[in-house]
Amino acid sequence: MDMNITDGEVLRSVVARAVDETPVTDIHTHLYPPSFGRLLLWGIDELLTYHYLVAETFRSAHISMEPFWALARQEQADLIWKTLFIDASPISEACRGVLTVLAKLGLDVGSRDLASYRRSFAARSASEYVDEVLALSRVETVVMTNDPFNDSERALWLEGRLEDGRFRAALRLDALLNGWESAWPRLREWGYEVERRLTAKSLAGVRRFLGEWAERMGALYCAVSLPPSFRFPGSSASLGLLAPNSGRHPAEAGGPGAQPMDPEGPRSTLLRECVLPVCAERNLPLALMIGVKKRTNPALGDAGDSVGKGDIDTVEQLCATCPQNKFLVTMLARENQHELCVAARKFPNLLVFGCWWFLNNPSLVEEVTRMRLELLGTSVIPQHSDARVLDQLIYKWEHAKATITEVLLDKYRDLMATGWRLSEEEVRRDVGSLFGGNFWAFLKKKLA
Ligand code: FIX
Ligand code: ZN
Repeated sequence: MDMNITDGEVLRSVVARAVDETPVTDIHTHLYPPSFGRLLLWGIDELLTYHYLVAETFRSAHISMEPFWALARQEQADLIWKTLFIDASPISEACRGVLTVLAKLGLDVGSRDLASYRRSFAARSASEYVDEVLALSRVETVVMTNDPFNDSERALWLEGRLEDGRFRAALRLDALLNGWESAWPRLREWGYEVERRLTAKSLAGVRRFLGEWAERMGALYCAVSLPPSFRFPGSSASLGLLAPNSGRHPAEAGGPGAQPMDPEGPRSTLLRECVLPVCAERNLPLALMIGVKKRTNPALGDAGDSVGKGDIDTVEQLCATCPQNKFLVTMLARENQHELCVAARKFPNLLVFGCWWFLNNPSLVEEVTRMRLELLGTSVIPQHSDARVLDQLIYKWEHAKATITEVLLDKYRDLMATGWRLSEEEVRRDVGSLFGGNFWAFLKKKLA
């Protein structure tokens, strides 16, 4: 065991070094390897037209949404740069992030010379830039968001184009679970024997689809984003058992005029009869990302989603009634964070992750991380990047690590104040758990 840390300054350097150097598994991103071609976004114009910055731009730009979307990407970037960086100080988290990327790449941020930044990016190739960004951000594994219902992405998977082991898949199920009406005809077209009614045959077809795509992708987990209204009926009659005194599987109900099986419609039945059993059979976690209100302002596109408080009872009910399943859970509303930590104390099959989206700001990352370490110790995944543009790995991890370092320092100082003796090896062990160890252990975890 190496020497015990006795001095505050030594502690700071040990923690800062451990946080900086520990390789990261980024468990949720929207990135792709270079072999996926244009699906991988990178460079200054993609950074500037990130939907976070689009939303912020419309708060003060003298242009309405339709003409903005008609602009070329570079023209959009020019407008965003002028509006958010030149005509005002770029103090928002998303603005500061762009400048952190430029600074870490060694560019002259003080020059504010967008043309020179563009020249610097133009000199790079996607694959060498992936190497550069992963090295700078210390991210060793990028978990993607992979949607078989995305036509261009599906074609790449069918061609077997994932050639970079640093990129791993997560099977994303929003189109299936939140859009059954448009999903089932496509499943049928792809050769799965499904129909609109959730008959036993349809459900078997969906299970085959899930198994085949989880296999094809080598998916580490399945994921779905869910609205604040998400509920999961807990009655035994609807938990995949036969419908009461009908002798028929609830899924076979639903003839004309019949009562809907679930107040939620297809999603609960698809979850209960397809997703949860397939995940349990394959020992795959299901990531529940709860609290997003899609397209609150549709004209903003991806920038138009909003937030609402989710229902923690539903999370607890899922963990309690599906002990054979593992749940990765992140909730979008600040108001859900404390109760989610408490729920995680009750259920070992629940692993909390990330300061998602509107929570990924230093003030909230600090508040939420403190809460989590105080309630859950090191048994959490404190952050994921949610990067949509490759370069964002640099700033999202730089900013998150700065906050996580300060919180960890405080917690270790509190420990040492009791007389507890701490070693650098233990600090590195803890940071390794937080930055990937807990995730990989959860994947391997076998439930009863
Ligand atoms: O559902 C999700 O994966 C969200 O993270 C995205 O839809 C969202 O647009 C985003 O990128 C937030 O950071
Ligand atoms: Zn995301």
